[in-house]
Amino acid sequence: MKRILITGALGQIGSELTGKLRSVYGAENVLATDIRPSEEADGPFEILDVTDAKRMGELAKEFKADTIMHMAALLSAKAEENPQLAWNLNMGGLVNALEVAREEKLQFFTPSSIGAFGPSTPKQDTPQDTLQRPTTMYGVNKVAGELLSDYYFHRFGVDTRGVRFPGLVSYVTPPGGGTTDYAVDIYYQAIEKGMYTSYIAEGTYMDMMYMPDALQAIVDLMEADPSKLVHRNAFNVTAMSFEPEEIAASIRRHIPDFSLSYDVDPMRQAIADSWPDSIDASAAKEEWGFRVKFGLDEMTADMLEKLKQKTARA
Ligand code: VAH
Repeated sequence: MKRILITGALGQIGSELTGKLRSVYGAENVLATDIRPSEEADGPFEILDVTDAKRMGELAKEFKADTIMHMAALLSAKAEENPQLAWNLNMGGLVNALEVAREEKLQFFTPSSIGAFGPSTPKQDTPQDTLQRPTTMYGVNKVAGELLSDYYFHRFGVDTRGVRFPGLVSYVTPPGGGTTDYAVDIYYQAIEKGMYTSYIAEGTYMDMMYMPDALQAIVDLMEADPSKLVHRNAFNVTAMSFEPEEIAASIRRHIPDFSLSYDVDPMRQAIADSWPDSIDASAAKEEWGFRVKFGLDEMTADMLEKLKQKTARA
């Protein structure tokens, strides 16, 4: 992996993945693309609508890419608001990216999600290989994407790899369109108002991970020895599982008067209830050495410090 094209480079993961990959492989070796223009100027950037297969192929050829990281997608809550758009964008974009990887012989990464599991999946210590009957359009997209990516590996020899990300927490891009985004917004509100009203109910456990660990997991998986990979699309990865009261308690270690209240959003609560409480990441640990650095309290300390710095600069 040395010359990388990223789609959705301005999204929640893409915006930080671009910076991570440029720090590892050199800015000139990472072509960031997105449907909207970028304000940044720290490396090559092109406008790309991932439903435009021809343009995606042209960019991969012109850039002499050897890897494509397909990050462009609608997240779970947005996908439930507009399922037909989600299918066209999430699946149309994925098929185009897989075809470009096949035609140009590129290594391929795209993220799946704990959203690829459904109500009939075992909720505790969800296994790597288990029942996947999601009840959301996002989940249908993710399961179909996992199967399609495995198909392109077995049928065409494309080196496809992926992880099932839990909720990702970061201070770079504001929360938007996901179900787990309450775990991002709570930190922003803690700094701004000292309080937060959660749209996810008390006692709702979901897997989570701090963004620096997520970015390192992508690099580690893509650099892993392929002969050691028993699985490919996609590996369970997680750092922690918590419910709203536990993240609030972690915040109160820094902001003692922080208060948490609830105004549950039925749609996003139904999505969260259909997902596991905690997943098992042993396959990722065994096959490519997955590990994390941040637990809940380490993440809280870093998030609050970085958001205070960000607010001071604003
Ligand atoms: C979402 N942040 O909430 C994403 C993620 C596991 C959740 O896929 O849709």
